[in-house]
Amino acid sequence: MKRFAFINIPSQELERPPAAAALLSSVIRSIGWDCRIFDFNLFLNDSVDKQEWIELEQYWRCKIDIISDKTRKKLEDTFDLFQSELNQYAPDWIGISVFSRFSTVSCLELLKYLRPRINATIMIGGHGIGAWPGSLPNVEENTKYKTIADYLKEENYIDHYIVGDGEDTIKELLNGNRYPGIDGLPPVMVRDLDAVPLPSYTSIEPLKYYYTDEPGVYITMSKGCVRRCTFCNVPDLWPTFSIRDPKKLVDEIKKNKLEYQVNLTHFTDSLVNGSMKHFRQLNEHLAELKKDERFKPLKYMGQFICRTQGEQTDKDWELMHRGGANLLVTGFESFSERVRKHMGKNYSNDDIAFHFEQSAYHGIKNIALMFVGYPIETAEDHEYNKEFLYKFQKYARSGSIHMVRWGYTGMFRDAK
Ligand code: B12
Ligand code: SF4
Repeated sequence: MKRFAFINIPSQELERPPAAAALLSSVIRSIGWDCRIFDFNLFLNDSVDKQEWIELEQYWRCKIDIISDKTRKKLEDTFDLFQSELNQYAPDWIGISVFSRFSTVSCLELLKYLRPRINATIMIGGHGIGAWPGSLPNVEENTKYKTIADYLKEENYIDHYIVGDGEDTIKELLNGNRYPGIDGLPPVMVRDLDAVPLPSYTSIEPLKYYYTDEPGVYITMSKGCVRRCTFCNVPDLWPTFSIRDPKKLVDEIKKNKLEYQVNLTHFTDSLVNGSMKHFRQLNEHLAELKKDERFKPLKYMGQFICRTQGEQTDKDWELMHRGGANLLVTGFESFSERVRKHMGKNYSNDDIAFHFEQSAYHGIKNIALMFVGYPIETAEDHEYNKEFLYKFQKYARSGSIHMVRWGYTGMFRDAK
């Protein structure tokens, strides 16, 4: 039986097990391979002290170009120990998961160490591999290439890379097939989300992680988005919206509780309420499950869109409450209707007020995502944003608005 070592690397939250590792390890096992997950992120965290960890986080995030000799030595020692664990497993293939552009420096460091020392076929995947290689050390040498993946492949640090969704593609690559997404072929989305095996948390059990309130896992209900807001890259990453059967999803949530004591589901969806039909079904099934004492503590969080009052009623909010809605990360973006309309968000300020009123009534928390400096924003629009803060301050005081996060953005389309 072929052996696959799936490696998770920094920078990633240590709050929950890495979702890609849990999911793709199950996919790999489904074709008859053995697969073991090595969470180097957790391994490193166990091995370094707090100061070294902070310094390394800055290094991974390209805030510093070089690390101190002491931390470098600790990193090399940790690589030695990590490699002996890998050697015991003797993998035929290694897959490294590069979560975001903040994982590219750690990816290069690990590859520099492992490549000359280990005789396995190495592949990488994850959103970070499409990043521009200028973020890595030695800009002169690597900016000849368009992406980090190209750089690593051409410079022989890796044998293969997979861009985009990994569920189908990794199977095709391991079965020796050419398939979209592999080694520079344009990617396609996963064919059928309901056909993907359920994630497995063997060796990355949720209780091993540093959860803030409840042990949790990431779960994907849908990919893509039903909107195409001007500033957002989601429609480019997943051109069509696809969603799982809510019944099967709730079976997975139930399994996670029974097998791993997981109470919190963190949805990775762009919007948990992208399809109102599926969202209602999800809440109905969860509310039914939570009638059983064992499942009462179940709750969920995820990204959310503010709906118009024509698309929802207070009954929906009551159902969400019964289904365990706990924290909604909601992109209101601006309290100027003019700005929001330009972005592609067509709900009114009254709809926002309804959203907060219902959340507060049902004890559901919100993180409000807001922008400053959207390209068409004027001083007058900014005044609306100030009004937002005063108008809804009572909800922040009562804890229903958990946080207001002010960000900025690039424009992905319709930049006029
Ligand atoms: C949850 C989430 C977070 C959470 C938790 C992050 C964590 N786990 O540490 C929080 C809010 C903290 C966060 C933070 C950030 N995030 Co984030 N996040 C997400 C989100 C919504 C879900 C990620 C997820 O778990 N998906 C489910 C798993 C199964 O999918 P996956 O990891 O992407 O893996 C799939 C593929 O990438 C691929 N794959 C992954 N690994 C491997 C390995 C191999 C070998 C193969 C073959 C394939 C493969 O196959 C998997 C299945 O399809 C995504 C958007 C999305 N919907 O995916 C953004 C996303 C990943 N985040 C993104 C970004 C930019 C960030 C931040 C840099 C934002 C910031 N400026 O601070 C930080 C970085 C955090 C860090 N420490 O590095 C971008 C990444 C883009 C990029 N090129 O870098 C995304 C895609 C959002 C976007 N729309 O652009 N994030
Ligand atoms: S900003 Fe939100 S609603 Fe708009 S396209 Fe992106 S994920 Fe969808």
